[in-house]
Amino acid sequence: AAWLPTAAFRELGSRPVLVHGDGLLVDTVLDEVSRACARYGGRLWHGPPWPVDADLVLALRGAGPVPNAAAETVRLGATPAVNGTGDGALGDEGYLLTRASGVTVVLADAPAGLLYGMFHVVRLGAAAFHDDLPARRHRPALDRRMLDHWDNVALHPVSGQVERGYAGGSLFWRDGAARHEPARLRDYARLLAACGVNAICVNNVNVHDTEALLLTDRLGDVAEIAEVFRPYGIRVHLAVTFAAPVVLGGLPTADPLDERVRDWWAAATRRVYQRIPDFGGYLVKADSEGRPGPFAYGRDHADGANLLAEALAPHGGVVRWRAFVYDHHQDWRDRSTDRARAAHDHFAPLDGRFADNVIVQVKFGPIDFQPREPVSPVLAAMPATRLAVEVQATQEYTGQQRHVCYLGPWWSEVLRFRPHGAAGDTIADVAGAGGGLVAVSNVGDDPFWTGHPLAQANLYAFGRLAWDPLLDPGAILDEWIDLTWLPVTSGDPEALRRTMHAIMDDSWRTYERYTAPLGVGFMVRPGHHYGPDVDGYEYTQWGTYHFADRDGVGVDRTRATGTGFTGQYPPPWSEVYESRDRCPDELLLFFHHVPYRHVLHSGRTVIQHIYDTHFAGVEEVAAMRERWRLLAGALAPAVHDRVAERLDEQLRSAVEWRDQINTYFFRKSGVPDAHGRRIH
Ligand code: GCW
Repeated sequence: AAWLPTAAFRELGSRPVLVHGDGLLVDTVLDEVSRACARYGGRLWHGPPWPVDADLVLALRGAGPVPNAAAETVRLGATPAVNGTGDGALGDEGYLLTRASGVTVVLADAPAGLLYGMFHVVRLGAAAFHDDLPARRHRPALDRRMLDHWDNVALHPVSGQVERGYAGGSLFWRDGAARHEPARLRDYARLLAACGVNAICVNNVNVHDTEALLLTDRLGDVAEIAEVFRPYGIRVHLAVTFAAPVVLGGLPTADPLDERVRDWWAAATRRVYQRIPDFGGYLVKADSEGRPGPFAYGRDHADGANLLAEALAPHGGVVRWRAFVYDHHQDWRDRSTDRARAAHDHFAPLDGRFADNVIVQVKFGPIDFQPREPVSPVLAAMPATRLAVEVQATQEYTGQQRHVCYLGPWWSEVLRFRPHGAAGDTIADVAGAGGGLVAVSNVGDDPFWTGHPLAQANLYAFGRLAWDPLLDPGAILDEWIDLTWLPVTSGDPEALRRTMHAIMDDSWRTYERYTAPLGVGFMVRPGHHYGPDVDGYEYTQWGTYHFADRDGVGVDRTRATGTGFTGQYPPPWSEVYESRDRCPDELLLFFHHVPYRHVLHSGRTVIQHIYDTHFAGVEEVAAMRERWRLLAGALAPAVHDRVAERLDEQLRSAVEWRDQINTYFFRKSGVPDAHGRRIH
């Protein structure tokens, strides 16, 4: 049920409701409303005989006069009243929500808008029927709001059924075949539509042998999934291998400039659209971590992306080409190579060369979904390219859905960042002008969808931020709590809300405190990435180092004495990050190698900051666990126990992190804790 428990439909389902208009997604609205009305005693009208009065009217403006006086008044008067001088356009997904003469009215120009408007009414509950409901036009800030599943069809020996999945198996695939479980997929599609997601990719970006066949022999499975998601306004995408013409087509080459290769992609893509007319497009990880790509043929990423773009263009599809490209065979002795630089080095020079239907999909940070990184400079460097911003809902580096880590505040910070300074665009603007926002999904076949029940909030927040990046993450949490938990609690709703906030609001910063001080990342166990291992990656090929020695810690990425990465930023950030004094504390060790006794803006030394935050992080987790205990009895035992058991593990793990990190840095630096606490 997650954020759509049956009871969330009580207000809507207990009233007379009129739906006006037709279309596949209007049928979805009809289905939702009629099921709610059947349960809660309301009544649904669609077509004559019309009711004399309805409490709720959901109407397409193009469907003609609304057979309800109040709603018709709104329809005719909507544009000036709501938009001032605007043109009143609602677009493909927008809607107008207002209240007139005791009737709540949702108007849309396209069926998807009606669906989103209906979910908005559900979200508001009783407030949707109060006379003080403000009249407002709602349109998504980002047209593309996508979830990427890293799901394998066949169980993979290293990455399993779901790569970096912490919520059980895949909803789509199991042991080499499609699951064919449309009922659960439909539940999933509803949840996604209710938070605003409108695109998914159904397989891992690391495309292995079985998965390559989704493009051809197994296309029927993809078409079946698309059938389920279509009524919820969600378009299906496929991750494909760049080597497809060779591995599937039997050609001797996948060279993007070879005529046979172009023909092969054109034909394969035509067949895809014959089966799935609204197919979204391809997602490609090329020349990245060993995946095939254009480099083998002496071509670049623009050549590669444009090849697929050409095949997709006649059908209205896009190719999403990932910018996660770096040298994964780096020599740790080589101090001149800097993984943080890689995406910008590869992609920025190609700006302007990508076809219109190419979206370059960029991880939000320059390294890899760490708990703290600066925003990727690529997002400021390609004004002539459509860019999508990729975040990770699956908690690979943020506690693997065993730790509570509400990522809304982190994503919000990224989306509000202005890479060109105060007068320039935000990252949300960049995404809005281009390829939108993408999250790697955190969902699986777990009964709570996300393993950790509180991790559902990340999925919800992702959808809501993609719709409106300026939403306050705390307010999003309120929505999520109200929808998900209030209808199912037997305790005091206010206390429940307070407790959830107390546990979750700051949980990302808590996680950062015990794992990743001042922008140092990757002190995790190699391979699975769970738990501390300070030097686990220090002498590896992966380019993720902290360079701690007896004097200090951090990576010198300055132009003056380091790798020059700071020079990839436009001013003012190129200057701010370059300067040890101006660099924000939380990123200091990402950009600078400093002595342990370097004094931060906070007034503390680096070493004391490390000790303090690690002690504090553990205390905060202990407090979370206590708070959750108090909710026993207010929630169903199954869900209460699941969270309780994970909080036990989070506390155990946080203690391990604290002790390993503190001990490590004490041994390196020899500087004792100013407060004399126990360091092993
Ligand atoms: O963070 C790394 C993960 C890989 C992943 C890769 C990527 C799908 O550890 O599992 O591969 O990023 O984003 O491509």
